[in-house]
Amino acid sequence: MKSFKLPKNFLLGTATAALQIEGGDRNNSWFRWAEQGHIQDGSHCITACDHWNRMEEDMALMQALNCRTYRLGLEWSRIEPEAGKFNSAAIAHYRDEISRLLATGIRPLVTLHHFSNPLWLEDRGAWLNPKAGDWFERYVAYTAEQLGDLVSDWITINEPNVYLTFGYIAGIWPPGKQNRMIDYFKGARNMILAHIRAYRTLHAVRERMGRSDTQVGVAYHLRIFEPKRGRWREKRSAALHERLFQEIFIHGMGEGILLPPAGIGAPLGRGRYQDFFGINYYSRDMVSARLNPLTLFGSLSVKEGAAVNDLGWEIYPEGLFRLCKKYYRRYRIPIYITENGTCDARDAFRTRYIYDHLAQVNRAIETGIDIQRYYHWTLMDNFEWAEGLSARFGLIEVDFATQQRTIRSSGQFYGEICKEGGVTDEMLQRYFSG
Ligand code: IFM
Repeated sequence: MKSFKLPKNFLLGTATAALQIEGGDRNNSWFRWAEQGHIQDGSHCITACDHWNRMEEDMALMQALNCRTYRLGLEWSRIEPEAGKFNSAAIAHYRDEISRLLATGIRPLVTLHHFSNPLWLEDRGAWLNPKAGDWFERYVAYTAEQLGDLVSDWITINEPNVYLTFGYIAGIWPPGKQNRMIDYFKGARNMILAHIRAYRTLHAVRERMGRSDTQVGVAYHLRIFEPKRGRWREKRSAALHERLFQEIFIHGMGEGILLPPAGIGAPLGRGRYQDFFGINYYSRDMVSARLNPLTLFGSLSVKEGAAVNDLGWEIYPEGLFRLCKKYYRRYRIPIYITENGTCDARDAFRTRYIYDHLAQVNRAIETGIDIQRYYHWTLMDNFEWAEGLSARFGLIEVDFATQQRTIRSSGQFYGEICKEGGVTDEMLQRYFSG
């Protein structure tokens, strides 16, 4: 293990999502899903980290970790509780939160959609409804008007591929549909086009405000798909997974090009619809040749003997380097690591995980790849969707019974990295020897 220093302007911080931390909102698809008893450990999202009432305390913790940026989510169902009716109190709350962040020198990156839908949208077929793009644009325009003087950096949609896979193929997220490949592609098309419209709206609204520094992107969930034994049929299967799970979204949202089966042509025009390339990176999958077009992911497994986290996901740091290299070569725009982290309740391997992944980021930067930011997933333990409150991804441990927050040892380590802008020899000695 070697010490390293990231570039001076490199920004380090943490990422969260509104539904996973805020608590208190009953007007969204995940509240209803939890009420119906679908959360695997029997927990619920209704309180989560109670961040809605504890944002000052949580901001103080971000400061304690020396974060220079913070990726936060907005809850659409709070801002637009009924179709076309906006809630000024919710916007005032977010304005307050963002103003406080700015006052403490933490740069916000704001996510507009992160898995959770207002109930009025869910009841109209969510993202399968051909009007979803109009509704999203209306919400984005309103939010940009209200917050655009404070926020320059935006993520329109988080991990559309994961949202559609779990909601329409695996059936373990709302709306709980299984093996609906056609719906997966219908949703993909609608989300792609909605992103492009949101991209244009965010730029247009801020330009009207006289702001030219707007940065808009997508947080793509990207994985490495590796042929299990290197056979050609496995390679073909891996390429197909990559295309259906990743490439259709990247080409669509980034360039306006619809790839079959999500569509054809460029209905809104070819262009560049991202100012940075956002990567959420977690793991790799080994792909066998067995292809089941209905389930799509039936042929994936974890590499034999690989180190895994609490959820059984392989820990594969080099994958982050490989993805940065591939997409920087293709697009030549700044890369933000919009999420990277691991589930480790005992905090047994998170420190090493952070070191290994940041070392890969540093390696990529040294080879000329323009990576500008890294957001650790996540600030504190929170509501991990189908897995509930028991899956622990936080730099900070949360006792959900008392809402007590305690910085983990890995959190201290990350806080020192944020302060130093890298890892020193002394830190290596202290955290890894013995
Ligand atoms: O918690 C999620 C997050 O909402 C989206 N990306 C992956 C994380 C860990 O599963």
